[in-house]
Amino acid sequence: MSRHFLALMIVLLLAPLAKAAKPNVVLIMADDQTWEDSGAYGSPNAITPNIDKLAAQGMRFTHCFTATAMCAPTRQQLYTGLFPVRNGAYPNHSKVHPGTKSLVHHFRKLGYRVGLSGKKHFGPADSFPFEGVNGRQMAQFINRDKTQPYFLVITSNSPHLPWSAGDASKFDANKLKLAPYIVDTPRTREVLTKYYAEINDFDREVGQAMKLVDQSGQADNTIFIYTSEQGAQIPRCKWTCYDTGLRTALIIRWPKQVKPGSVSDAMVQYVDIVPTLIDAAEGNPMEFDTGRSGGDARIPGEPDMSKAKRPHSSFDGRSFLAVLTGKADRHWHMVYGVHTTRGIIAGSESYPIRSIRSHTHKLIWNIKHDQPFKNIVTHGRDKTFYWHTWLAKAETDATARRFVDGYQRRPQFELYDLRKDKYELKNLANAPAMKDIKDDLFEQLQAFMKQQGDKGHATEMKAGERQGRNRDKKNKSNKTDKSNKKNAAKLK
Ligand SMILES: [Ca+2]
Repeated sequence: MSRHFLALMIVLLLAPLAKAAKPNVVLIMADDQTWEDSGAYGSPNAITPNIDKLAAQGMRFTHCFTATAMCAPTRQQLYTGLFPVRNGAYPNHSKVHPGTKSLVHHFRKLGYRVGLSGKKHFGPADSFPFEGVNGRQMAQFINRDKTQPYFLVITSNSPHLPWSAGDASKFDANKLKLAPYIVDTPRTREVLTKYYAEINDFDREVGQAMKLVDQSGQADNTIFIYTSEQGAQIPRCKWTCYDTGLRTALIIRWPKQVKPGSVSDAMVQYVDIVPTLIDAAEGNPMEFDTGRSGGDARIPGEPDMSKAKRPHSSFDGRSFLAVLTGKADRHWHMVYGVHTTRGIIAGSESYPIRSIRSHTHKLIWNIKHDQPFKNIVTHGRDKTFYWHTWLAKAETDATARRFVDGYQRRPQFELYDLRKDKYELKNLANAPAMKDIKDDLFEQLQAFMKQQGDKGHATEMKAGERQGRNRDKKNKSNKTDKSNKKNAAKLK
């Protein structure tokens, strides 16, 4: 037997194995980065060469959504494939119901090692038994065993407050272009240079992770995902159901499977990501158990393909692999928002917000609209921040007054035509011509809440049960200035 023939035989024997190798997954997530604040998403201010490069190599989703613009609920819905009320982690600093399973269980079942490097913000530990990977161990984790597929989640702390990382001198405060929901004051511009510096520093982390994957020699068989998490700590972003809170950047690179430089406007949600990746790893998401009952009812606006399959799936999310591989251009017809104010730092006693969004319209239901909305921003004692400059400007400037008042006092319903009003500034909820659209959206939103076991205000009042042991006590003391002061100091 010639040496060449032997070599050929080995290649032929290994070829089917190589073809069947499950793709590795690297998912890198920012922290509080408003969805459009990168070059790839059209920001006139951000400097993000690595994110932009990734977009040129993969598919950029323009309509991806988390259901909650807060850290803990966002991460836990992503990891479980379940919306916040159903998985239990709907307030901030919360935990899922005991027995809830996450991507760690699902991908271990598929033969993966599953690691996490960075911020956690989940619980209990049994539901998220990630292998801990510190920053220096990432290359080792990736290269440990080339015969076993891996799933590595990298969660940055940027650009969450304090905006201290990166080089703010790269940005000229006077030249920043501000989105129309931001009140323009010198102080606001100054702090935003620090925000963009942190985004620039996060982009460096994205570049590092891309480099590790390239160096592993397995880039072709690695699904590389960047996502921005939820909106920044700026009014109308984090802690709201506006698109600037819930919409999230999502770029997926998967060489040979996903067309480089492609863009999809299909509506996809964080709960879809785990089912999609199970699908990509040739598992059937319908056969996986999330550990939670109650998912049998249809969710209005579900992707059509799931109609027949709903009773068999335990996930709320649905695989969008067909969108990713260019075989479909639509996914959800409706996407949802679930916000719990109770339990956030300096938050209102109860201010539940729910939303439903189609491709064209958004309905927001402020369930306890008779109360003022409060959070760390409106608390305003922190003079290094900018809210007080908005209040000062509102004394003489009508637009600033409208933003400051509108952030804290909201009507019961807000309805926006997103085709004409991207930043949701013109409320059409009381326009007679919009009645049918409003009624229809409200009916579907209530059906979604029913499917989730979501009772609005009553659910919000139980937020403490879903948080850490002492949280309910803290909730009760939220009204006191002393507690607020302490929490504000802690946040810095
Ligand atoms: Ca966050």
